[in-house]
Amino acid sequence: MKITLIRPGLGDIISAYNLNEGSMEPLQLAIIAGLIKEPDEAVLYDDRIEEIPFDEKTDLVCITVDSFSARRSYKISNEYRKRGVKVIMGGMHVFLMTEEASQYADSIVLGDVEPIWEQLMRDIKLQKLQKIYKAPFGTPQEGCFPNRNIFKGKNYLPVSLLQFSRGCKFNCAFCSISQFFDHSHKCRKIDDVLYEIEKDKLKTILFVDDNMVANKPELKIFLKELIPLKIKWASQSSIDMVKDKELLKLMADSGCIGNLIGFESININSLKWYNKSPNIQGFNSYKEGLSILRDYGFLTWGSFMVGNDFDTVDTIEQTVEFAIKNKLTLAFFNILMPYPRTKIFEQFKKENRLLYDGHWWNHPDFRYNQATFKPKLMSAEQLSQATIKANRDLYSISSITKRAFDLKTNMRNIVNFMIYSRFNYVLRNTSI
Ligand code: B12
Ligand code: SF4
Repeated sequence: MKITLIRPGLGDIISAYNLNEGSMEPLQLAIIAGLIKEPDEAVLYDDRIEEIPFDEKTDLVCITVDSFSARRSYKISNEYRKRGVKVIMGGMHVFLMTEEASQYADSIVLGDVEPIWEQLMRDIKLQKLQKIYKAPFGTPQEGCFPNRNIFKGKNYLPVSLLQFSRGCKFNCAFCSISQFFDHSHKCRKIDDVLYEIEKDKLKTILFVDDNMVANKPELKIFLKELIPLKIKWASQSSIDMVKDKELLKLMADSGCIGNLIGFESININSLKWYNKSPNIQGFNSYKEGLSILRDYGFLTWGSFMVGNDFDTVDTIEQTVEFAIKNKLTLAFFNILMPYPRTKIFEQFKKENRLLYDGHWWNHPDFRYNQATFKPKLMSAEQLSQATIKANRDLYSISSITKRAFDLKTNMRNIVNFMIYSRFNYVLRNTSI
């Protein structure tokens, strides 16, 4: 059986932005490819970077779907189903919008694919495919290893994606993760992670954990084992990591070059409104936190969510100034999005503030970086424009120059400076 794996792009919702530049490997599809056993075979098409050959012969299509790519995924699925090919969908959005997604697929998987794959294959071969499969939660990716051969020739960014853990214990009001993982956080078996790194000879890794530092004791054990492998890595981590110096030291010793940190806002009221507990609990100053991270030489990629009930056009500008002043290596200003089933979504729905008939992700008029709700202290259009401007300002030549001059981070060594230059260049191109 030939199985076609599809990573959908954003389709027609991209307007001012070109998010397709500098794409990264879709890890979930390599995991599925790793589960596919001979004589079955897998082929990957990444809609962000190549045309999908809908007429190429295939026996089954698997699509990974998040909310931004949902509408495009449904279109892709329709194309295959028109040609009589069965389509299975999985991923975050399918879980959040089960009924909607199941209208566009022959079968959908809720949760992680690993524990359900064998049954899925058996049912397909017996032509007894069920409409919905619900995967049980367990140790993530236990004994399952991605098949990264499917990435060959795709020209992805030179960084390998990997997970040490999945889920998050926190409950931020805008985040889909707590819904998907039911507030749980689980680490993979340390030996499995180490084996995967060695087997695939991974040298530069992005840990795409929802929060790498969520289980600090387990992470410390892992990092000690990681040191001899001499890799370079980056992760997504919450700012509360700065309270644990032993952890920071182990991170540095094991090759950490930097972290993507969800700052979300520089205003405490906004953080409370977002229920962003790791940023509130016991830690009040981002400036102090950043200075600690700087002492370890870590690059910081800051993520900010704009448009909450305390935000104005001015506060968005102040947030950009904060990012420039603190010489963040990169920063992302994302409009607060009411993702389905999140607390924010339910609140806006109750307050009648949702635009696009309450389902922006599948609305023909929605475009990337447009506000999808009525903000409190500005108009939706003002919020959209302020966000576009924030990203442009951050990647202006003057900002890139100012942020570069940090001898502890961006200019610490040639590697850091190359990372700084390359990614600022890519993001400058996507933000103008
Ligand atoms: C890495 C990452 C990125 C990377 C992308 C890497 C890449 N390969 O291109 C970058 C930084 C570029 C990125 C960008 C964005 N991201 Co992102 N990203 C992630 C992150 C942290 C990890 C994704 C990942 O690789 N997970 C590892 C794999 C193994 O897990 P998985 O995807 O859950 O897959 C498992 C199951 O879901 C299931 N499964 C998945 N697909 C399929 C398909 C089939 C057929 C089956 C059977 C099963 C199945 O089995 C898999 C294996 O167990 C997730 C968080 C998360 N936990 O998903 C956010 C996440 C997906 N991102 C999110 C967002 C919002 C974005 C952005 C829109 C941010 C922005 N505003 O710009 C953009 C654009 C997204 C887009 N569609 O283009 C949200 C999506 C929310 C939602 N409701 O859809 C998430 C969930 C983060 C969050 N906190 O809410 N992202
Ligand atoms: S800490 Fe991050 S992953 Fe966890 S719930 Fe908040 S935003 Fe989501």
